[in-house]
Amino acid sequence: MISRLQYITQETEKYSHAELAEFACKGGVNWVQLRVKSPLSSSPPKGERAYYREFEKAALETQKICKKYGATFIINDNVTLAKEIGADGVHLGLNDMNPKEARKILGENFIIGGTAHNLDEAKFQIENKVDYIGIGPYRFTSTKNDLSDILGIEGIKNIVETFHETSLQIPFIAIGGIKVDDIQSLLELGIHGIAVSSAINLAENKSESAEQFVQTISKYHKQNSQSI
Ligand code: 3NM
Repeated sequence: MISRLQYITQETEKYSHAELAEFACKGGVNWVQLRVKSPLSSSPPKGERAYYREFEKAALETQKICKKYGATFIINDNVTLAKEIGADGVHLGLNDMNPKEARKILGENFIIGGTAHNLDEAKFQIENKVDYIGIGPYRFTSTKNDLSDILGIEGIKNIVETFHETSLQIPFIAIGGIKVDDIQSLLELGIHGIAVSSAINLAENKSESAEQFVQTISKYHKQNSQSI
């Protein structure tokens, strides 16, 4: 089951990926993506092998937290590591390994997610049989470098509606600068869910922020199913 709230870790000065994941899980998050984007505490810079070991350490610590809270554990980008430690899945950007190749390595039981910034990329991800698509950026965010063009509500709506009219169905997860106040208008587009990093990681009270996301999404779906 693809969660409607995908929480993503990030590098912060004060907390490790695992500590951040624990704050989020305490707030009710049940899906954690480990996103390691720069060598962790690597000063002076280390070799590739040492970097892999640091990534692995962060992954094992975060996986332990996910097991403790029963959360799905996804690793960004690193297919080898996901297989080695038995994560639940990987999230692949467009410059990462091709999802079909990742599927060959990981097998059918792993979740494979992919990123798309426009219609063509979304089609590419569907053809390559990903299990969900992260679609963004919804809004400007400094969490990701080299951000693609901002989609906003209209951009996401156009992409999602195009697929609603075809037989190509896939869970879309909106991403990029999403705050609690954006949830209603995004879910009204008929997307499956949202992905969030800094609104939780940089909040003063991270568990409380996570809980607000969880509650708001769950409230939306309760109200929606009652009105059917
Ligand atoms: N991918 P935040 S935006 C990881 O547009 C990521 O593909 C994006 O973090 C994309 O919630 C993004 O802090 C950052 O904006 C998400």
